[in-house]
Amino acid sequence: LNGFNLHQAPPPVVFDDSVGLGRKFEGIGAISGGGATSKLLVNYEKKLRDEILDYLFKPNFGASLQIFKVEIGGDVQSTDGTEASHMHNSWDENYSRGYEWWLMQEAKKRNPNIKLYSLPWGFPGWIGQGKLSPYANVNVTADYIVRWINGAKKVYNLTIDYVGIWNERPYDKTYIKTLRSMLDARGFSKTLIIAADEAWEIATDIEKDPSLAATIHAIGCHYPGTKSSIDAQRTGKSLWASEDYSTYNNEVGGGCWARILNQNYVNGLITSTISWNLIGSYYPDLPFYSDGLMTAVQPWSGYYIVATPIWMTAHTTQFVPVGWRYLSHGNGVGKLPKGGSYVSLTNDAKDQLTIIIETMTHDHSKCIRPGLPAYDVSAQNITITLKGSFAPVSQLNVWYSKLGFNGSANQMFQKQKPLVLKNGQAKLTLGLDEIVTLTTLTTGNKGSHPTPPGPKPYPLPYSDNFEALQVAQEPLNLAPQVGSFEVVQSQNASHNHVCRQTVLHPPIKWCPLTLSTPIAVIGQYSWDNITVTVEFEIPSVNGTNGVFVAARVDQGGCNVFAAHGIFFFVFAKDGQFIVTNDLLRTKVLTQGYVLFNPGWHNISLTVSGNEAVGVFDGVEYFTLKVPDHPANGWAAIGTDSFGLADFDNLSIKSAE
Ligand code: 147
Repeated sequence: LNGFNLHQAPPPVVFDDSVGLGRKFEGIGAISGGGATSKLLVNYEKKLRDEILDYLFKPNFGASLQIFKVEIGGDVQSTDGTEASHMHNSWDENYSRGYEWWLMQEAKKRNPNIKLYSLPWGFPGWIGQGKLSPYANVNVTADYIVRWINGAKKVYNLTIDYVGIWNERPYDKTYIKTLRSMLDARGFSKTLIIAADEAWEIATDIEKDPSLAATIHAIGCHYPGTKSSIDAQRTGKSLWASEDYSTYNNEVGGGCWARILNQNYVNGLITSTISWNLIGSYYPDLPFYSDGLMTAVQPWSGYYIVATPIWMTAHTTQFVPVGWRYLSHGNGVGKLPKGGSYVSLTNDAKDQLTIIIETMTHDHSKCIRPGLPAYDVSAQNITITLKGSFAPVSQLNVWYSKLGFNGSANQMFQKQKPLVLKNGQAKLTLGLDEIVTLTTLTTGNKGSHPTPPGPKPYPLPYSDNFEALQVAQEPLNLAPQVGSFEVVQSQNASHNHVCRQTVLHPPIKWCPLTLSTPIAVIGQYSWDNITVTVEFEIPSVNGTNGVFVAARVDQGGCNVFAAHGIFFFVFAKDGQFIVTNDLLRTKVLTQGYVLFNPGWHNISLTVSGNEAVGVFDGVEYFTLKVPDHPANGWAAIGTDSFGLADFDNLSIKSAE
């Protein structure tokens, strides 16, 4: 009799600014790096590369990213490869290495308002001043980081908006304060510090130490599972999921991303979410294959995939500029009566409103981490009620996606007919695994380019003389896993551009275990019968001890130390050669001596069926029976230890 019964329609979902607003939205972003995640993108032909970059960065086209986070290369393995440091050594400084400079420029070209955020995963060894820590001398490390930020400005006119500390590794309060004062002293007072790219726990230090608090713009937590701590909320700092997602980018990955983009704010007051990673452009069979907003791993064919997370991102980014404010919880932000979530945001004038609703089901929206507690969501009819500044709104534009499962097709980012409101009210029918944007904005566009070419196997025979590349660039398709490889000008005119392993000392690592055998992998993991040939010279100053070529290499990433395959090493000192079944040289298959003269050499390994043949400077030194395992893998080149080696005329042929 009081008007309440169980069968009554659920209460309307209210959007009302008159009760006050929530936090300021700071943008959705993605990471290139951590590490070498954009490696294969560089070698796409320009037309296709530009198309891919449009899907990622172009406003009102695809993901329309608002933050672009890049690794500050540290010559260390940082998940799918190494990225080059701008200072391999204390006496060295170079702002032409790698691909992050280029990518940042491409992002800015498309969206001058995109925010740039930079973060080191590791550091070259010299930073540690004899210790393997970036905090041995905090001035050295701060100087190294500010030089990178200054290089971005001076060489490329790129303004770095945000900088972090040390990815998922300990922070140091004195270092953070030193970094802040050095940034200020060198003209970068607007570059804000995000700390510390791991957990919310830094909140305790922020609360205890006002001078630390003053240096930090936002607390950056990784994989927060849509939650933040009370301590972190109490600091008043912005709360960021400064790395999140890392999920294979199929429909479940899309579901994960859509759910966390909403619920990071609903559950955690998190105002910026950043995807690891931007684009899966690292070889299949490296760790976390295709955990990007989209995938592009075949520069030789031009094939790429615009995956569902691109369109999930668009539901927010195309309708919510950085700087808009969330409405408050219960008045525009919350959970729907039968599961799913909604957020809404408005501009300063409060004459625009964007609402994003998601109904991702549990099993269709699991992320790689953390575990997702059970919950229910069912199809539902909801009533939307606009109040306060939004009461007069008479229609909302509608953008709709539904992730397809069990054979049903994805419906991605479709403009539907507007939702008409009467007296500020409208009904909406929601199914499962849907995302709906309701907005007063009339913009929004599902950008498209022609269907890219289809996939193809890695082309064989393959060769690279490194002549097409500028000095300091990283060789195409060769994916460094330990050490840093770049094009240098040879003293020897007939070699001209060569590919040099440049790292001299063990870096301050990011991976759990120490990696000390520089190696770059290339090609296709399914390769079994293959000939790998390369020319090399070991410089007399700072040279490494030995060089290898390899086939059937079965591991990369942080586990590359455990790689198996067939490795043919030759050492300069006495001409010893060793053929092993593993990179660590614990499983020796044969050994002996080659005639090792000064100058350039040619080393070649053929693996075919159960047989391996090694040729050095035109002389065959071994034919041997190889173990069954591994049966296939990448080709590789590398050095036995840190120290310089120059490579040229890499060639790979089928040995079928
Ligand atoms: C993150 C790294 O920061 C990224 O570079 C990339 O490796 C990514 C892959 O998922 O993971 O590192 C994490 C590694 C382990 C956990 C969290 C983050 N973990 O086990 O909780």
